[in-house]
Amino acid sequence: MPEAAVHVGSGKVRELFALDDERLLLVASDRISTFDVVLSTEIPDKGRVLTGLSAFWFARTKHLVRNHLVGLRDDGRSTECRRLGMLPIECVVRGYLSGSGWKDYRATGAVCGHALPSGLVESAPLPEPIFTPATKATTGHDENIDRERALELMEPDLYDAAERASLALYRFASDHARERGIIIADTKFEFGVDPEGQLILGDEALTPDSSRFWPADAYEPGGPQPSFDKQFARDYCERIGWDKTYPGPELPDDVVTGTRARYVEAFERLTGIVFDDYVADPEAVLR
Ligand code: Q0Z
Repeated sequence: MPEAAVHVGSGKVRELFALDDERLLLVASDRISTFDVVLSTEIPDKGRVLTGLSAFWFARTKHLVRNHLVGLRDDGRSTECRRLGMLPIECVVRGYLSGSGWKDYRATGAVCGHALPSGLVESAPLPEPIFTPATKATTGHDENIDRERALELMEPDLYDAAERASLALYRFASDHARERGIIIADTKFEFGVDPEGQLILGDEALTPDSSRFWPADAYEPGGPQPSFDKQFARDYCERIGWDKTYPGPELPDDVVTGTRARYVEAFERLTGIVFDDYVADPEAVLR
């Protein structure tokens, strides 16, 4: 008989369970965070959208790098995965100048040791995608670091392999998404190593929670861009004058419905699969 799943970790919107010594269960909830606060109102099916999208990318990028996916559960929001030894850095790739990348560029002209051309505006496309690793903060925000700082935490061969894999994954996914009207401005990967020391892509990958997704038809460099998925919720939070401290506001039904529709739209555009078909059979994203 299978052992009960043991809870081993909580993220803001996800839970992690151990199934046995080699396997974990990653469960994506329907919780949403805006301005770094988890709201009390859930977005129905958000966990399924993120789980399905992540599995879609895992299935389509196996030729670039191995990944931790073992299987999807029938609920569509739980992923069985191989238990890895995780690397001590977040592997971020940026194709556009936003968030902490824009902040660092404005202050220093560089991001994580990458000197950039002068005169770039907020949200500008970069001459080429850059690898901008960050430390894993236990509280507060991750800190951007350069290669030298990262090599105080890990082996150069593993760092170089993670950088190469991250850039290849970003190029593949951003090209795919751009053809479907979505700009992936940046994204964060988490890698681990298996017992043989091989690099394996883990966690969630190329979802709207681990990336900035922008609608291509509204793209206008020179300021912040609307988020493909969270903009309704953010606009509502701004409109009512919430001070962005805990607890956040409850979301009204029309904001919930609009936000859910954007998550489903991102899923359907990127996977080419009707969301209801995924709900009926989650393995549809793996074929
Ligand atoms: C992922 C996280 C979550 C809290 C550890 N395949 C793996 N092997 C070992 N560890 C992990 C993975 Cl994915 C791992 N996280 C992030 C996810 C709740 C933390 F759902 N932490």
